[in-house]
Amino acid sequence: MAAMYLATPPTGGSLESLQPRGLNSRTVSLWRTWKRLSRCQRSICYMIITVLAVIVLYSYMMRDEAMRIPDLTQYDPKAPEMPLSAVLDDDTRQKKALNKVERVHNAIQVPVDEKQNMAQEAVDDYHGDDDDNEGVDAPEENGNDSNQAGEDKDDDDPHNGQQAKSLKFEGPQNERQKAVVEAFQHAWKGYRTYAWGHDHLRPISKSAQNWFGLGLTIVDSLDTMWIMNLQSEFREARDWVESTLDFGVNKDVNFFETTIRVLGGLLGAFHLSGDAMFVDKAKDLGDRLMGAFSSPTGIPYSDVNLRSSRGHVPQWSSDSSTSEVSTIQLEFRDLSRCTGINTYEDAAENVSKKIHDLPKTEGLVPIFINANTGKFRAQSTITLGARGDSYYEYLLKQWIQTGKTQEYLKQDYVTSIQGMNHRLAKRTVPNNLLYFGEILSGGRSFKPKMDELTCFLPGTLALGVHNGLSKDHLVIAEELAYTCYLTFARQPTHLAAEITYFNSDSASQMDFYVKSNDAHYLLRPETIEGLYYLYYFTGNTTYQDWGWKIFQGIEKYTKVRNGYTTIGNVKNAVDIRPKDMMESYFLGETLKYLYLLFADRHEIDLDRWVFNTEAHPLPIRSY
Ligand code: DMJ
Repeated sequence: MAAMYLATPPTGGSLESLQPRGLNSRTVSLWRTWKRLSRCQRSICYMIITVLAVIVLYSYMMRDEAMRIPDLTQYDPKAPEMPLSAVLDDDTRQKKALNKVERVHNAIQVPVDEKQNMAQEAVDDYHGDDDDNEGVDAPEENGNDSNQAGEDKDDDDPHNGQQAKSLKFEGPQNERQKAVVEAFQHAWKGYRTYAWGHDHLRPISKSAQNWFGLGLTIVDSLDTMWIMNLQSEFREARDWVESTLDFGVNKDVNFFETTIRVLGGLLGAFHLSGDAMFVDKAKDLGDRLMGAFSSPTGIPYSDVNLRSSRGHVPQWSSDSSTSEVSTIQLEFRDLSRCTGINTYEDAAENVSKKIHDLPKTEGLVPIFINANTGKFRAQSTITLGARGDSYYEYLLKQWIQTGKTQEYLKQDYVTSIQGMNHRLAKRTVPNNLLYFGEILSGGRSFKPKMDELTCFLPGTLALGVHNGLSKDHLVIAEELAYTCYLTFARQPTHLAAEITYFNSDSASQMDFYVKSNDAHYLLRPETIEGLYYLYYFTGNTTYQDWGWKIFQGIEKYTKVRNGYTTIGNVKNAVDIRPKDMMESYFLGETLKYLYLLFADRHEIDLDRWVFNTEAHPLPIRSY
């Protein structure tokens, strides 16, 4: 009404007499109309303008709130239930928000100010009281926050006589968790029916695949079943380990894979169930694996024969992978703690110390190392993906596992994050997405490529922030997690390719693309793992929703009658090319992290436990 009125052409009067200097004729017309209004009419106009201004201001504030990136000065690592402000629930808002994020990203290029680091008391023995735990996120006494209050002996358990202490889990608490447990049971049923005792299920051909012949799926699944409270499944698997799993076989196995899946799986099962049989098995395996360290430098060979305990280089190379030799320390240290025999920890820690002494590129490591010379292979690639990834993960996690007592691990980790930001972090065109590429040929060229494996990094960064490292790392974590999520969400299958290339060409409208040879999804967990840590530490339920969408993709495109299968093509929903393979880490990691992500409360207290790279929980102890 006001607009109509004001638009009415002014009549009569001298234009010159009313016209303030410098105004055009339209403005003058409005001005003359305004002067002719009664006091009452003007008051109504003032009211309307005020109401409109309030509405505009309010909607602007709401929009800004939705797009706001985390205000890290407000971040309190001791308040994991406090929701962070990064409620970014759709692509459009996130894209806009990313422009703001760039400002923060520039800030992370500067060296981390160690003065910002928050010292935190080392956590006590994982089964101890909370008496000495001031300063960490102690679980609430009523047990709402984590399961630590459920730690108990189970009188109904037939294996009770062998148990020291066990952790109790209640089973699924909501519909999403129930759906994940159903997925696990579906996968388990197929494996149990067609591949029992073998490494992997081939769900389409209803057959089995053997890699090492160690029943990988059983051992990798033990602690997942314990956490999901699948008691009868756990008991059957546990009895198979006791009665049938035999490590005295004339078999060459990959040292790293056997350590993280089997040794880690046995130790995780022991810590949750308290069943000492698992330690006996772990010790038998650990003794056999020790032969891998028998190189002139102590850097482990990539392969080891289980019967002879003889380590050797792989057939395809004279070198070991850097991530492999540096991702066995959590397990060997824990084995020493469980057995009281220091030899395991000493051998593994020696590797970390040797790598610490080697020259690096701003804390970043080449992906190959020679066990005989102890040197990195010159000119080899630097990547946060395959063969590089968990070197960085275990720097942080070892520091945490040892109660933050080994300073060099933290220093190497912090330096490497700075190096990543400086040398590997890039942004896409057109939407400014953060990703971490690769350095080739000793630093002479950059490749805008990122493996899905690299998506472990958001979880590791968030864990580091919770343990007192720079809060800037959380900004990187949240941004990279979003990019990782988009590599799933932007595919028609809602599943990510193994490898994604990122765009810097302003002529292209695609932030990233996938080559046909890289379009497979191997049921991998890394992105979900990152969402779990971010949800755990920020309380932002958007991460749960993202995980749920990925789970829908898994259900729709990888589920088959007798299990779940890796697929060859995420780029075409009607041509997914199933590969007839269900990896053990799908049950050990992917479904476990989904289950933990959807939990109403923290099932595992991350101030007391550290997950190995295969998602097997090991206790934190300050020695
Ligand atoms: C797992 O075996 C481990 O997470 C490892 O560190 C990397 N690859 C797989 C899962 O993708």
